[in-house]
Amino acid sequence: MAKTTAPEKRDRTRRRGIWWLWSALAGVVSAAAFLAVAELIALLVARESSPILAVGAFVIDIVPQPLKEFAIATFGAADKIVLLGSLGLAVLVAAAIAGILQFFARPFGLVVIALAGVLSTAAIVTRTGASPLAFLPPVVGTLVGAAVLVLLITRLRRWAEGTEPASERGRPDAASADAPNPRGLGRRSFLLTTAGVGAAAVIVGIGSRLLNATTASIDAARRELRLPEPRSTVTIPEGAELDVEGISPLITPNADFYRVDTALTVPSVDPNTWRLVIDGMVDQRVELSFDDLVGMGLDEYAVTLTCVSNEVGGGLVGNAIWQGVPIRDILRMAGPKAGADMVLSRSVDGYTASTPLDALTDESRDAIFAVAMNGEPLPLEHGFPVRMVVPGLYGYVSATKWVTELKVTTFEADEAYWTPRGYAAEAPIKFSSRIDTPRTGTPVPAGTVAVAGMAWAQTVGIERVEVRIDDGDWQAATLSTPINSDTWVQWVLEWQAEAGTHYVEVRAVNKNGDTQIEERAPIAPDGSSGWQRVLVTVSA
Ligand SMILES: Nc1nc2c(c(=O)[nH]1)N[C@H]1C(S)=C(S)[C@@H](COP(=O)(O)O)O[C@H]1N2
Ligand SMILES: [Mo]
Repeated sequence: MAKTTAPEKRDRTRRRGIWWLWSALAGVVSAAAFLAVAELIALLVARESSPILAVGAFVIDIVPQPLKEFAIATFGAADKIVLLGSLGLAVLVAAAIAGILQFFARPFGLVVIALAGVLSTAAIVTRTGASPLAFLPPVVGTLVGAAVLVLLITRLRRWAEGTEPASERGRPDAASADAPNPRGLGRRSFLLTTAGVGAAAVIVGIGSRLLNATTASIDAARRELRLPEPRSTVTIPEGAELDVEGISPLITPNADFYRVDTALTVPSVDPNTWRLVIDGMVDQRVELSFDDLVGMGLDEYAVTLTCVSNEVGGGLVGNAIWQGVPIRDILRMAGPKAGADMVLSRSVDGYTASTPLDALTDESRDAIFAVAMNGEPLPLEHGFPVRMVVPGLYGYVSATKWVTELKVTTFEADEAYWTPRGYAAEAPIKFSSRIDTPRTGTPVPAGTVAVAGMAWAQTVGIERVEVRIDDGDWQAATLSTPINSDTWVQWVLEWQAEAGTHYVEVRAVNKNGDTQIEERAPIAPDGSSGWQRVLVTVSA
């Protein structure tokens, strides 16, 4: 064998040095994928769960007071930046080490990633106010980071195996002879994948973080917002809420209120820059700021909201006490022109709803621009800072969240978001009733069983709720005292249940004397109908 010459040796060492660099790069790109995916998931499900920020907050918490004071004294207001910068540097170094370890000492790179995953998950879930899904961003991030590391290092190895001299690979030259040009292919595939994943991680990560940060600042604006006291408040009458286990609460807590949005992420609208424009077929264009709106005086309204997608017996219905300003007062300022019959409301996210003009101008219907929900400014998810609430119309044709424009127009001329997508342009709520308890699949003991639930007929009111067991006679249930005709009522019927399986069925009668529609209809195009019937098992 020929002696290795000095330049050859240098060349080989340099190449070996390059593997260190490439594997470090693979580690850094894996960490970027980890963080980017975590930021994206955080944006979608648990906004407070950014691993970098949670670890940063954790470090701030554990740093001893003297060191904190030193940091503030030395860096002043930039102390947070310095902290995040150092953290970023630490992540960079750890990521490089993970890559190098995975290349030269498999699987220790994965161990480093797993460790980072465990640490950041711990930092996130132990923070006060962490949501139940807070673990998801770091966990999914870890899995993706680990997968990317394995992928990149595998490709790097292939490249390395193609270039290393056969004598160093310790196998006969014949083995690599049947691999077609592995060197070039291995390098190409490693470089392309690394560049692709790296670029995607940078775009997704930075994009999600920016969106997340905007939401956080709007969250702060919402917390600081002080609304004027409402001039009038809703009084909950005596007997409005029945004491029955398993029945829905009369007022749905904000955190449990159903949510329907077409937007992928919750829009961030700053009340300080928010404007409401009334235009279209009006005598005069009107533009209001948030202060203008709340300055008109707030009143309280209890209204039950219902989604057109609510199946018979479903949960897409909720009741809240809203504070707001009548839409008719603002439409009056603009002066709708003769011939207009529709108002197209528009949200910052581009969503639109078509509401009959007369439903908004009707003196007897409390259509409002709502700014508060159950005693606090609207939650971001429910339309902060301003949304519409119109009693008696399904949400998709009336309850525009993050609303910024009302265009007075005609059904002839304009179309709302859902109209070309299989839903009716006009959609009053079909009054309905729901059984909350007992439930299919949860057996009840024989004896007296409270059959109970909710019924709603917004703008009209519920006259009667009837229950029948096993196709027997309809029996009138006891109703709670209604808050008003725009809210649901609770109902209960004591049933002497005998062991076995039984059908329990419910229907409502509204104050016009109409009985709830028996015929089953799907949610499209204008809402479900039918009587809910549940199969109940009664144990002996
Ligand atoms: N901007 C916007 N507003 C919207 C929607 C939407 O997707 N985007 N969904 C509507 C529908 S279909 C319903 S049922 C109600 C739901 O309001 P909630 O999410 O506060 O319960 O909002 C309405 N307003
Ligand atoms: Mo809806």
